[in-house]
Amino acid sequence: MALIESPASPLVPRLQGLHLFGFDGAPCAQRVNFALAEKGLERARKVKWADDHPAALVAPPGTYVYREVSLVRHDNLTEGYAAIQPNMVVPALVHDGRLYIESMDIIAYLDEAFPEQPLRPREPAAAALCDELVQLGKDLHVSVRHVTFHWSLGGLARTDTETEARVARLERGDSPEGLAEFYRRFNGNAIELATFHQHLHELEDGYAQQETRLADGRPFLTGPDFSIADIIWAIKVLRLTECAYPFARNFPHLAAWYRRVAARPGFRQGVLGRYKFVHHVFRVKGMLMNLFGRGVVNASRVAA
Ligand SMILES: N[C@@H](CCC(=O)N[C@@H](CS)C(=O)NCC(=O)O)C(=O)O
Repeated sequence: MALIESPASPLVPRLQGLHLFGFDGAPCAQRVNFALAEKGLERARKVKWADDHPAALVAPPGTYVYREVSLVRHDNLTEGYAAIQPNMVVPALVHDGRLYIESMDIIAYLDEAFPEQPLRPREPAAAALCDELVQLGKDLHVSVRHVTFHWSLGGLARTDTETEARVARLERGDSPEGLAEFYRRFNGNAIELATFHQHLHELEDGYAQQETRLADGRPFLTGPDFSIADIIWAIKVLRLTECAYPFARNFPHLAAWYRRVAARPGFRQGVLGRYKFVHHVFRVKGMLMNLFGRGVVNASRVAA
């Protein structure tokens, strides 16, 4: 459980109830938004991440305060936010003054703290498969970052030189995210095209694995019950859908499963409802890139 003892930020111990530091367009935060909605926990209010007005410090029971950390404005790459999330990424969760990081650890924590509507299968074989799929999903996160930065966000994701230098200064040597190195190379166009392709192909291997699994007609990835594995993989499909990846053509069972998951109230309220417009804008951008021969479709190695 990624509990951070003695966080550097003085804000953390002042927060009562549930507070999620996130960004609606960020896959790792979307996973937690989805889990919170599945648990029936509602977003009571949305504030700027550092808001310390008395009314923003307390989340009533059954709700959470959403503390927006804009990745577009690079709020995450600031000294103040690094004092909350030492790796400078979203999400981070504070529950009654205790700080948790790492999206999947946060979801596991929520599953224990709010045990109604459990998100991990009870049956041992399904639970083992769930853990395996979550681990694969975590391992592939770096691929999602590369694919979306290259084929979707593009120039929007670049930082200015001052921010780049600040990240290099603030990042701890043991950060698993490696943001300083990533931004240095991304900003400087130093990541080779072959690397982006490699990441896309690794994701496609992951999707292909789920396609085979779902071909037996099971409703969810681990069997009859919705689980954390569906959460992490649905967000992975959502992200590539924004790049106009042709799921229906390449992975029809996965596409049908995704439609099922995306129809859940938890997904509609917790994930898509919040940023439908932006989602569609990126999809259109992805379609145009495909049309002009520069999109993910053109780099896919799944035969048409
Ligand atoms: N292992 C972390 C990864 C978090 C992560 O990579 N978050 C991304 C958004 S999905 C982020 O905040 N990126 C900041 C940036 O790229 O500047 C987790 O699962 O919580």
